Amino acid sequence: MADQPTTTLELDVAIVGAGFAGMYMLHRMHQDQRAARVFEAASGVGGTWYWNRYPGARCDVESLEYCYSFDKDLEQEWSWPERYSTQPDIEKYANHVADRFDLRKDIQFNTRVTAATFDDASERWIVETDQGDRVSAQYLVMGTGCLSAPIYPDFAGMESFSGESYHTGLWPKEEIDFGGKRVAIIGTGSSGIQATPVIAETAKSVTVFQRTPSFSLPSDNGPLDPVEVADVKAHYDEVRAANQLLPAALGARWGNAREDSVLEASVAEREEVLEDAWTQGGFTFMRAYPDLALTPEANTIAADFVRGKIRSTVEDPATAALLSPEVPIGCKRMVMDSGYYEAFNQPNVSLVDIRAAPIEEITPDGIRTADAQHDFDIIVYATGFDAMTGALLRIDIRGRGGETLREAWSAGPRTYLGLNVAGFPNLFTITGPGSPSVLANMIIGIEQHVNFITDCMTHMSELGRQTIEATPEAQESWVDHVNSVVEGTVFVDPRCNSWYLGANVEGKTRVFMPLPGYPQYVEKCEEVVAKGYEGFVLA
Ligand code: N01
Repeated sequence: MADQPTTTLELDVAIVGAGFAGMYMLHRMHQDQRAARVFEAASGVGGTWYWNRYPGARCDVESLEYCYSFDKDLEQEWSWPERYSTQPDIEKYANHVADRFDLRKDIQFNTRVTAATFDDASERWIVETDQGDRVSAQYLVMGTGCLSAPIYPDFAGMESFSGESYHTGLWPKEEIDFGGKRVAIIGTGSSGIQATPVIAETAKSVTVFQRTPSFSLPSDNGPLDPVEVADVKAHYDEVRAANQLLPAALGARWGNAREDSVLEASVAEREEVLEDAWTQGGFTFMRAYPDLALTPEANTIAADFVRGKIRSTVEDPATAALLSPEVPIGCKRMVMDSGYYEAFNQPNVSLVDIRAAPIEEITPDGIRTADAQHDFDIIVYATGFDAMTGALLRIDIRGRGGETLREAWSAGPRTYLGLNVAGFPNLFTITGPGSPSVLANMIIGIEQHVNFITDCMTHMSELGRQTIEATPEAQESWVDHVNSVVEGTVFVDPRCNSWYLGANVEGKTRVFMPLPGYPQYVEKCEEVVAKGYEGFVLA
């Protein structure tokens, strides 16, 4: 014990992460005059939008909706240049928010939280960092993000590669020059698909290593129309309120095209409707008919339509066939791209099917698959994240009696409302597993969680209570609820190894982690509060 740093800082609230969750949490703490500090591993704000600065990184939620709603002046004064924002534009916005609300004074950058232990005697969290801090706080709020723990594959020989290697989720700040280089991209989720056409603009060659194809929808991105912007800004409250009623808390402006089943439409009629939705761009395609995401028959019609688009876009039929997923559309996270399929018509872009001939090792010169050696100057790992739980479990979190979060979640994450874990008093997880999180507009979900947590702290202060904690019963019934909501949906189709299920990480328990249905979730939270924080023990 003698070599442990002494506690140097006493806080009301320790916040981990200076992304959109941590920043808004800090702002609310400032408003409520609670002593709060954010610990952030990066040198700047933005969280996921700080780290994912790979070429082509762009949000798949529209800019006018992927922004905070809590401050009406901020909403009015900020201008987004494009319908879907690039990483640099979102990072710029995050920096603007940090300055405008004077957040930096309480953000400790370049500091990674390594451990957090609930001290049973003092009933406070002891937070430790890689900079030697030892902080005591009444509350610990995790704004660590859902897709922020990057994973590398474990190919033999990775260290031996003599060229440059990068992970999309840990992209360096300095410009990478792809000019005239032979580039490998491993992975065909959102990151690999977004990066491919942009890197191919300057690279000598881009070789995409695909194990599983994704469904990608065109974004129809472009400059925002000032008339549309003015209209949204004139009616922002109504736009936001209408979004709150939709399952993903976004896209109300585009409406639900129809209410009838795709199965009732004639072939010609449904082709026309799907074509319209496809041309509109983005995920609204899946709302063209209400049942596309619901029944297998309807889903197959949507999937066939997209496969047809891939065939008509990609000139080489063999490449088109390889790029066409066979699974239901939407069971894995769909991608939104700008020119991905088109890129395969360029002479410098090619596809390698590593399902047929897996990668055997990384060599000093490149990548050796079961049937060939491919030489490269740069390897881009677009291999994804240990989603939802990874960032939390990479910190040694210990609750009552020293129980680790890793132990508590050994059979998959268990939370109450995605906000708290039984046995971990005063720990809050913003957009944690068991909440809508990645299945809804993240920024709106973040605001709802932060508001819940802040109101809860106020309630605790008013009652003079020190700790709040979910009961094991409430947690179990919440876990059952989340499982029952997804039962029988495409999300849990056994053919789809999605990161929603943790199926992309070897050894991770296969459990569906987010919760579909934002409005029902909000209703439940409101009910919990109305019933005096039902399911929690306040002591
Ligand atoms: O990661 P992914 P991502 N050998 O997990 C492959 C959000 N996001 O970074 O499917 C070979 O989707 C893996 O193959 P397979 C968005 O929510 C949003 O692209 O496991 N291949 C897969 O193809 C997204 O869903 C935006 O067979 C290996 C790929 O790597 C989430 O982040 C932009 C492999 C990983 O795809 C994650 O996206 C970017 C191996 N050993 C990200 N290991 C937008 O807002 C993995 N792969 C638009």
